[in-house]
Amino acid sequence: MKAKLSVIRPLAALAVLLAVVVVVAQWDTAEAVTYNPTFAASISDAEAGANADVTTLFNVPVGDANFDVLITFTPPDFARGAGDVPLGAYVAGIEAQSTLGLLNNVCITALPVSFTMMNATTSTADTVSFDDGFADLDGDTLPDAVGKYPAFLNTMFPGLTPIARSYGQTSVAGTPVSMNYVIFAPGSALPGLPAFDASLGYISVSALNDPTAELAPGSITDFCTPLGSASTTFGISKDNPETTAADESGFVVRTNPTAGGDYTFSSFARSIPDADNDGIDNDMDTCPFDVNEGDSRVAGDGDNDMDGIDNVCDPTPDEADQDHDGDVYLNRGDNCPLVNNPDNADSDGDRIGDACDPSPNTVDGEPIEVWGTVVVTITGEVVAETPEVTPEVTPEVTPEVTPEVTPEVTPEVTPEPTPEPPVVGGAGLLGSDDGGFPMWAIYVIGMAAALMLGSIGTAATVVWRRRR
Ligand SMILES: [Ca+2]
Ligand SMILES: [Ca+2]
Ligand SMILES: [Ca+2]
Ligand SMILES: [Ca+2]
Repeated sequence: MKAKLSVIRPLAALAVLLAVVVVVAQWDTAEAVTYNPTFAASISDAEAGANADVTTLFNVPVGDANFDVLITFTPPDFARGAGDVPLGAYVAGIEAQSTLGLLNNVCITALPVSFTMMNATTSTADTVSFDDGFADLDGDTLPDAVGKYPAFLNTMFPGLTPIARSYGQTSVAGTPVSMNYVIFAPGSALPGLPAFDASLGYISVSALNDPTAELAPGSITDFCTPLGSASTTFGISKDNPETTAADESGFVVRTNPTAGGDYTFSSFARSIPDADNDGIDNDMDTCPFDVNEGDSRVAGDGDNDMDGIDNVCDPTPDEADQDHDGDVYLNRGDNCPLVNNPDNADSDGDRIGDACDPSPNTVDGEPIEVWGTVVVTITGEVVAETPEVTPEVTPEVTPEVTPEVTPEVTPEVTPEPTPEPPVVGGAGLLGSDDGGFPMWAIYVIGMAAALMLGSIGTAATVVWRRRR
């Protein structure tokens, strides 16, 4: 299957959406694959104890390999609310920009995708299928994936129960698409990923559609770079106007640390591998085991007949055939473009189908793993005088805390002589893990990059992809 993504752009910058935009992309001559994503984080209010909105950006430059896994961490000092946020309440928003190759063409289509995330259940026993999750069979004016737990998440995270989850859905080219943000407690062990120290904080993973499903033939034949996403998690929930029963606004989702100081947000991202080291990741490379003559991401470069298969492995380099093996997957969207494999099964998740993968259970190519960190400075300090108001202190005692209660915490804040600007944070280039990150916590936003979903048809995109 393919994973995909999206590109990230600051919310405000996404003014030009809706329309499909043509992107002029340029790549250098093929060399070893590159992977230099950037990560940034900022908060709307830097004051200690404030219920600030946190925005996380993830961006992969044009020409880089796409990402396979993206996880964000939020420092543990950013306390989570009492867990009383109503189902359906708006708790986050995602704006992403994906770059796609449609119908066997090169990467020239930029498509924005956005999601309004609703607070959703973490009760893993009461499940709903991916398809039924979009419907409202119980008539509560919310998609059923809000009140019930998507079954595929239990497949992705067997035996694990998240501490929070939010769900959003939209439509891309007429096809319903969903996004789940799943947040796990610090130190949780997630399958297929390295161990994350609890000091990193809350672990946030995003799953676009159902990552466990095989990609079906569709109009989207390539998920390209650049891609990016901006994800904003609200400090206080907002009302969901789609529901008529209640006002879901005013509930605490998260609270800034009570002590001023520097806090580090971190992000972990793993690239899609490049088996032949020709600079084109396996997902984009129709000749994954042969160094391409040209750059397959550029129309006609090294592809005489422009059918998406580079001359180096095209059986008929001067005779175009958009679906060479006749299995209905167009060449660029086929993980074995020269082997008829109707299911496109890919056991090891390296984007090379089992039918043409000499080592179907071992990833071909070395994924590049990078870490990114952003330091956010919190100012002032909350005087520990009203502990009952602090969500994390007595979570179960004040389940019905009303919106107005929280604001009272602010007066207790003792600003420092030289307060910092309200919005802090910055962008940092993700660099190879040097193991030097002191104490982060997590939060996670995953970003969304994966926005685009798998093929517009059925596909499954994945922000986070499971490996066996
Ligand atoms: Ca190649
Ligand atoms: Ca060709
Ligand atoms: Ca095939
Ligand atoms: Ca494979």
